[in-house]
Amino acid sequence: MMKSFARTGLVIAALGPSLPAFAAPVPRAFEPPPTLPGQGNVVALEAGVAPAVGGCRPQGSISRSGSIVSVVLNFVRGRFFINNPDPTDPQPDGLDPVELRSYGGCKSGPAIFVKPGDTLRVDLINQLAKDDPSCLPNPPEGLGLPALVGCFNTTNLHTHGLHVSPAGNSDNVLLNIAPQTKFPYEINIPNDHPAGTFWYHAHRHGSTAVQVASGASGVLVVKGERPYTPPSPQNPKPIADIDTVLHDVNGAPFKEQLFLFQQIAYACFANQPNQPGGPWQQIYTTQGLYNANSPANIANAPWTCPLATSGNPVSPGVVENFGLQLDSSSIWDTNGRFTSVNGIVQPTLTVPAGEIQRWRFVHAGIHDTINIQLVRATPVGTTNLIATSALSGNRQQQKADLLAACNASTGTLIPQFEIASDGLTRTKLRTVHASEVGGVLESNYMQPGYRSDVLVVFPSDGDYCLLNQAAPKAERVSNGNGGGQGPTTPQLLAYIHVRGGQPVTGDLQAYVGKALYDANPTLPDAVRTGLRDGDLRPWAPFENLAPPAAGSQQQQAAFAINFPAFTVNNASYDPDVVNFTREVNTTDDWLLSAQGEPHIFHIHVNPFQVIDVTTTNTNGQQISIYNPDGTCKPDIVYADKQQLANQYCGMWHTFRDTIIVENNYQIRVRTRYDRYIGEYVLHCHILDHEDAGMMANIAIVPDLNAPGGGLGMAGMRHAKQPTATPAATPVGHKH
Ligand SMILES: [Cu+2]
Repeated sequence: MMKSFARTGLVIAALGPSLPAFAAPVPRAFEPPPTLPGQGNVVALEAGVAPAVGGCRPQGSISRSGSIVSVVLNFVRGRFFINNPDPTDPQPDGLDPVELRSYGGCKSGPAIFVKPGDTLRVDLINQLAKDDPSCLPNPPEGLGLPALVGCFNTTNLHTHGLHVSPAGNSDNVLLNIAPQTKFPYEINIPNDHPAGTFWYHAHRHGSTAVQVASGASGVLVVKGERPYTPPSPQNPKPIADIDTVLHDVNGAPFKEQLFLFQQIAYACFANQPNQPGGPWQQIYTTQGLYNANSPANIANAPWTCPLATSGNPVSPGVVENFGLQLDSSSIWDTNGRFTSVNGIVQPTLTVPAGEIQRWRFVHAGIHDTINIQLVRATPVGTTNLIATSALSGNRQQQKADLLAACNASTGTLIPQFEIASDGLTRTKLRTVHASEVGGVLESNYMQPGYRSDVLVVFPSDGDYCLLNQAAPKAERVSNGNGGGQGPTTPQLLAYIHVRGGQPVTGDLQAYVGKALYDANPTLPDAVRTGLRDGDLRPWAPFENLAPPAAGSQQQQAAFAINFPAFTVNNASYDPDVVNFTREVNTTDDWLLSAQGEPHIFHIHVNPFQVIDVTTTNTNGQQISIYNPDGTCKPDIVYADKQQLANQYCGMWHTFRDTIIVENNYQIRVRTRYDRYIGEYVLHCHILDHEDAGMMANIAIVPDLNAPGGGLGMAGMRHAKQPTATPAATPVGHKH
């Protein structure tokens, strides 16, 4: 603690003697996301997940009747506190009061658990105020609203990653749910849907970034109960869920922890009564008030929430100004806010040694890459900041302590055993560890929208950091040059205290493999041995997609910013234009690219398979980063110069729904428009980019060669029989 007090002393001297002495941050216990008050056997699905203790009790409800899960989800302005570990934070106990658009009034949305074959009914009740200045025909200029951005109190609901209908009352993001109205969603999760980790969030174009940056997101878990069955001629690829093998020798499921990572960009505003142009234009920073005309030293200063004094009103922490709070690729580096875990900044999770746990990571933030490493802490001098959960200071001030205490090396890195990416069980376990190859350290890169399910086990008593490791600028979505998180500043996500349990000596992967082997004696020998060795194919929902039909056209999504235009294929989002029309139950290859800075490709409804990732060699040619067996070429592994493995390593032929598109790379993915017709979207998952125009509409139709794509009754008219030019109604535009 000495370091912290020394720094605090400096701060007091700088600010003057009239301020109270600042204390080290109060340790905060890890809490799982809240769950809705429920009835019936819904709760049984949450087995293995620890209940929220002392956490937020959300408004709303959940109940089950047969296969129908009924949820009441209230979208409300929630008032609560977010802890701030910066000891200069003026609020009592470092708790910043906030008032945010939220699900149920809690910092993170309630976790929802369903099964394949369920019908998920969600009554979304939008309780936000009708009075919404951002929705006026001429909104106040000071709100910094680009075209189509605004109506922050209008919303809708997206089930990210679910393979469900995008139409009607289902996963339809082309709906506007106005304030003070409610809407009945009915989402039919097919019987053959994969089990896995998904999430839900607000997705109404123009208010997506503001709402998700306020915390309007939650974990959506599809739990699987289908045991392994051998293939047969009638059923060559039986569905089985990885969940059914993740238990101990007594059949008790591995303990699960949900990690909803959010990047809540709250700021406290100085709203003077009758301020010209309305409220939400002046943000308190440590260097003065930040507005649209501020010089760089104020625009780049950390935000703060002072105590109100006479004549100096202070709002609770809010997300209301798109221009000041979100519309910048470096604002997260400088604003002083922390990535939170289930709404808590730098919580402490205590686990026993030797206990295998399943951790479900969900990146629900919008602005910063989360580059996950687990690192064993070492005491620094006479202090042990990790043992006492007492890292203090803003992110930049924590940097030196964190680098000293949690220095990643081949000796301190704890492996993550990834079983699923973006919710979908992998064909092969991926070990994120300290590679034997030249001391390269691997990390679990998560970009906004990603999920990663990992098995973890800690070898012995001690203290560990769940770290958002620094990452090279080229591989991050936040491109600031330091000062906050930045490319060279790691951030602590959570303290892990390992206490009690049974120490593990020897190789952790062998330990996990043996535990799975011992716990599943009824599996056929070859399957059981494969499981031990990381072969997950029996539980993977997909292995390989057949290539597109001969002669089919490769599709393309090229992201670029030509400020102020945010574009896909040189066009900003136009709600009245269908950019792609494709046919149901066909397969396409897509080529993804990005100019200027990285962007993040996400497409709704169907996952895609990563076929190849290429980069430019010194002769200007595109070459694959992969060897024929899917491993990364050695010169690519070292490419980033920060001794971290390239983030596309480990993605070869995996299925995902979200992928970063770095500059100087081309990514070829393959997707099948399986089962569902309707209109939906692809977009950049840096959600302020999406709101600013980096989104496109795609329509899946029954038959590309039929009049109107086979939609509507156009083909029934005798006068409009197909001729040489078959489309009676142009399918490229809405009508
Ligand atoms: Cu983008």
